[in-house]
Amino acid sequence: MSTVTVEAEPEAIAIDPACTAVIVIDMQRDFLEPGGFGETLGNDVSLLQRAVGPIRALLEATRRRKMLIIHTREGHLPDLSDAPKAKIERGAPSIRIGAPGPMGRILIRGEAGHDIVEALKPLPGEPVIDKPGKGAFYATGLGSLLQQRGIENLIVCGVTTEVCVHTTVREANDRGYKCIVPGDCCASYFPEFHEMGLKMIKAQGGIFGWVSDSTRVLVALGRDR
Ligand code: TIU
Repeated sequence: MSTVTVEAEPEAIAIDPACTAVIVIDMQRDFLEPGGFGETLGNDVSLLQRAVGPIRALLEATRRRKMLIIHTREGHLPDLSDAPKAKIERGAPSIRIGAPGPMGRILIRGEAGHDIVEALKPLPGEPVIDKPGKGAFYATGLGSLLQQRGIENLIVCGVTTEVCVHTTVREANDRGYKCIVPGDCCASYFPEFHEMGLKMIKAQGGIFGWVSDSTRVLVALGRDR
């Protein structure tokens, strides 16, 4: 085992990269580009673009390290059988989940808007988890995949900080995973929620995990002990 130390708050954390996976949450056109689900909810999607560059740098470093990289996508089956009525009925009928949008049906698997943005496309062999909920563990095979691969720590990034990233970190923390969240690799339509979301993770001695940033993670991965 070869551990590296990642500087973070509330304190530095030692991890073995071989037992650590990167989870990139929902970097989908539906959330990041005009005309998708995010915009239909009334959001300024340009705010999410700022996470793309730092995530790309994180992926390059962790791919070099041959670390496990997992991508997630939020979305539903074309017949909406996996979408709770209460989720579908949010928002005006013309812009709900399943309604036609400029990038295909909104938040539906297989549609253009459901795809991951070009700059962060998964490489062949990198698992892509399709999830119907906000958390990446609910109704997916993520838990068994992590168990099979002997993963103990997660580097969780993506969008949005306080919704799908937070839900996933909370789910992971309850399952015994140590979560590191590089703040600049996450983004929200609400900068104040992003800031508070990160604060909530690291408060009370790291109640949900550790908060760091791409620079400190990259420094750690380049420096074996
Ligand atoms: N609306 C919002 O902030 N987020 C979502 O609906 N999904 C994710 O965070 N991926």
